[in-house]
Amino acid sequence: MTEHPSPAKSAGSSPVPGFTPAEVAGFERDGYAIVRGLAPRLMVDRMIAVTEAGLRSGEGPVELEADLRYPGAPVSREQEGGHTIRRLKEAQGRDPVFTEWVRLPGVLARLQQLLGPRVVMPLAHHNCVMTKQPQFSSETHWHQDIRYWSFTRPELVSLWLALGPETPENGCLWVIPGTHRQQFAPTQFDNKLFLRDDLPENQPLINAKIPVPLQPGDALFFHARTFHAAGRNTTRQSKYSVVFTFRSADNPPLAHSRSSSLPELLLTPGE
Ligand SMILES: O=C(O)CCC(=O)C(=O)O
Repeated sequence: MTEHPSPAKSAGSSPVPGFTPAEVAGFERDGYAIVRGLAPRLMVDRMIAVTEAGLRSGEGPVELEADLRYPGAPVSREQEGGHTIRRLKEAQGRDPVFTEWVRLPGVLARLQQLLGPRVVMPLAHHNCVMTKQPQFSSETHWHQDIRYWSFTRPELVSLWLALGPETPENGCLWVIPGTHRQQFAPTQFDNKLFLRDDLPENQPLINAKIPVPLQPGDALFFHARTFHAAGRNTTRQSKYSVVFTFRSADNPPLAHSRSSSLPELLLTPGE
């Protein structure tokens, strides 16, 4: 990826908050970086309000646990919990707060450091609020997000924002550092392109997993090739997480693919 290790300068001379060079190097090495307090409390509260309104009304596109059928999900819409919403889709269009947040200098500057000066936000992937609800949540096995995406290069950065506390107990993300730089054999995956956890050859990889506990307003930047997974929510409180993905302007989606099926936002001015 294009590296821009120093935070950009704003119109005056005060530096825009961004990653330190060591943090950029950490992202390049590990395929992820955590930033504490990247969303102000007021924005987090607005996002929670939008999320809870979306869950109450059921309006807008949603993904149901029962439709995806990940392990632990209700097996059909007719079962108890069959209408549990796993994520509210098309989050960006649900309220201006989401675009306001990704345009904050501290967010945009960091994306530019990882992706280069011209940052585009595809709306066809992620662009959601994950709503991991107690009782009917499911497990997401080890995967790379890029597996179903089609871009010129497999180099996108996703941004995960915690709206509440995220812990192993309520199904926080886990990552396997450095996997964005490794190559894998097709035999290491199942037919849905999840890493097979029954294979001895995959055990060293899986044993290197690290949990990503977050507090409200904390964010995780992760590469689209970084393996990640998440458990069920075993607490009594729903867990809400906002997720978007970003690319550089010179890494367009392939024509006629799902990746080019929705418009995109150019977050930074052209040159
Ligand atoms: O919260 C989860 O279950 C993980 C979601 C995830 O990994 C994804 O949407 O790519």
